[in-house]
Amino acid sequence: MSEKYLITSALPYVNNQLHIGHLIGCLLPSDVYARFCRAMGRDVLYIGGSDEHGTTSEIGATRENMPVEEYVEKYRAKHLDAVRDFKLSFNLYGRTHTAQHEKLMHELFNRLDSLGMIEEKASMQPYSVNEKKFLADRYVIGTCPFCGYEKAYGNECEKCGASLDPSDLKNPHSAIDPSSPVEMRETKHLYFRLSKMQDKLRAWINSRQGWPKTAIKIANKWLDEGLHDNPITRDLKWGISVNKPGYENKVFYVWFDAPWGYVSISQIATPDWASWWKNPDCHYTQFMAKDNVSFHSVFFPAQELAMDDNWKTVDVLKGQNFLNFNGAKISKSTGNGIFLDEALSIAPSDCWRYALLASAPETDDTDFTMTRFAEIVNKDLNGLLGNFVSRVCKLSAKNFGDVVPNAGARDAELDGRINEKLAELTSALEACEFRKTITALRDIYGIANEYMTLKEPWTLVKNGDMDGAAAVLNECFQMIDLFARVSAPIIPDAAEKIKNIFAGEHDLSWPREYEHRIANGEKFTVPENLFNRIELDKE
Ligand code: B3M
Ligand code: ZN
Repeated sequence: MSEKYLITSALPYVNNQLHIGHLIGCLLPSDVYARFCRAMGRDVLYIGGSDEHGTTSEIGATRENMPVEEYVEKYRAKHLDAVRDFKLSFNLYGRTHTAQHEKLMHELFNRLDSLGMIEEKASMQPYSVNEKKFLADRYVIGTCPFCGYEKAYGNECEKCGASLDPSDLKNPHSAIDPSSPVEMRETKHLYFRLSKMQDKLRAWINSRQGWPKTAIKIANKWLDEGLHDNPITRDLKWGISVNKPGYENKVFYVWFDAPWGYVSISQIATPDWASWWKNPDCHYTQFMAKDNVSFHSVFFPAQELAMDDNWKTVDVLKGQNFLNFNGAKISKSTGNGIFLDEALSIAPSDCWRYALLASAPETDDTDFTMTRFAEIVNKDLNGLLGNFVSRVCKLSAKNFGDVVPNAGARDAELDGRINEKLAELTSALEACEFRKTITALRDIYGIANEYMTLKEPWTLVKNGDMDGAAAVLNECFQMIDLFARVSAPIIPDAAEKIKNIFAGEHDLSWPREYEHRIANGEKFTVPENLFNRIELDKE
């Protein structure tokens, strides 16, 4: 039986178009790793989807003046287009607003409750008198007691920076209905007793390996400060209903239900879901941006461990730093960044995949620019990869017709150099280190280019050494076949085109070493240009 690999990508909120930051933050790294694992022959369950709950959806729907269901549907459709267009190979790109998800959350809540891990606590919360409902802190506006600013929020004053409690505000009123006064009233909420998990969680974190430094730091900071019990219910309408009497007007907190979306989406994806989720030998890798790390390294595993039901916890958590664009944060409201619908009108998805992975914010926040994008695509994809493939095919077709010319003896030195880089590439992918991955891949393309430059098959032809030229070109075709295999996780469209150059059936399995798989005399076709140069308008 092949090894089980569970791979999840954070579930983006459906309140905006996705941008290149989402792509490099979690969607793309997870896809590359999933493709690599499949090529290694592993049994992969790769899950992603939409996080449909939370205040972001509610606020967005109000802003666009439509029912929240419709609003969520609208943005989910855009996300699904991006998943398709950027060739993200999820087993299922699901969602959290499903009957299956609600059923699961109700079962899990009951389980935690029966174990004494849930506590009911009364507290004073801001209540909007006219709207007749409790408000999240952020929805309360009033006068800051420190600086007198009249538009301070219930959680902070943006003028003087004070962090506030809604009860601190003078003249508090609702942000949604400014005519409605707000008063503090008592209400009950359910808390997850996270504090009880301190020791178990510490031991669990200490047993993890292969996490980036930033992720480990975030998890340890939480543990060092001591874990506090956490409210898991909210005074909202939109979300997963709370299956406890007295909570009819509340829903579960979005971060309580969202990570379990990985499970409910798996359950919808395959009846065999438990062979990943309840299997201690399964290998589980999560991908996310760093602002999601605390929820995945503390909050979610604490619940899993608390249940004692053999839930698979994450083995390797990959938390990326942020990608900026032109020196500033990517944001829809400022219009800074490249959004995924417009990206494809600039260049095909393979170019974005490659260039973003080459710029992955793995150790620090990283700046991305169009100049950088064009440079990477032009040098590596158009230059080292595309031109090589095209020159080999054309030179060969001209002198030997549409069949692969005959091989000579194997070149031990070349084999050695390629195998060394192949080993580097394989371990970089295994460790989900994507900058190193691209460096090793580029080096493999580079070795092939150097080989051809050194051997000058065109000169051999000119000098009448046809056997010599055939041997060199044959070697080049073997390297082209290798390119297809090692590039496939990164640039799947180009890999498919390269594979289709050859008439024979060749799979894109991951090579353990540099093999010669292309037979003497195998038919091939000269492909269209694999990549076009990117020319930026100079202003
Ligand atoms: N929806 C946050 C985000 O979109 C959140 C991730 C959930 S992962 C379970 O960045
Ligand atoms: Zn203030």
